[in-house]
Amino acid sequence: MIKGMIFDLDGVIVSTDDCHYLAWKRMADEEGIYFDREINERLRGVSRMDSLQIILERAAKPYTQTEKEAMAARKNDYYVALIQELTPADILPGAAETLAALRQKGVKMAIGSSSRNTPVILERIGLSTAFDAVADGNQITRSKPDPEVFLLAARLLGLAPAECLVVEDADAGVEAALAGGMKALGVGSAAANPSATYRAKSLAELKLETVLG
Ligand code: B16
Ligand code: MG
Repeated sequence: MIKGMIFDLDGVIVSTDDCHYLAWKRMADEEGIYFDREINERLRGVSRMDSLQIILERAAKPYTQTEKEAMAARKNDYYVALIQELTPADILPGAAETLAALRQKGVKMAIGSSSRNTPVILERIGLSTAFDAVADGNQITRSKPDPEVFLLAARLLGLAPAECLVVEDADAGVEAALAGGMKALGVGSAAANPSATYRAKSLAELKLETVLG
């Protein structure tokens, strides 16, 4: 019996992929590092510093830790400027309807996101008060596929992991949910993930009764 649903943010509730891509692309171009949308796919659900490590696989020279931190901060400045433009119209199809239906059924809802920008994104899209709990990149030390962020979300909801269903668009997130003892619904880029407990193209195509048990 599912008593709580934990939603990843980027790619599940709102599509910020393009903002991440444009910000990393600008930073990489400035540094002369090759970066494209295929590499960007590998950054889905991955923390900022781990994302930078993936980008630096194509770098021609090594960077010091201080330089890496400055590059990650520069990318974040570009990203934060881009997400200021987000509005409630950027909420992904089916997300608002799913949250409303869960509220009506008394199912608890949380965010479980790797992003340190979660509070500002939720504020921009008008969902700051829509969730019973928010666990994000500011509160964790280990990035997905480690289950830390989802275990924190479950604890904040007052639920056991087995009572929670995680919705994820990243394979690393599906892996994290399962590693934490939760069920996982793969959507978007994770809609074909064979490990996911359930799959749907998007929240708009989800039949809630099939996943709530
Ligand atoms: P930030 P999610 C993740 O969010 C993004 O998918 C990933 O691309 C990003 O690198 C990560 O957040 C960290 O974001 O730089 O804002 O802290 O999908 O876990 O909601
Ligand atoms: Mg995501």
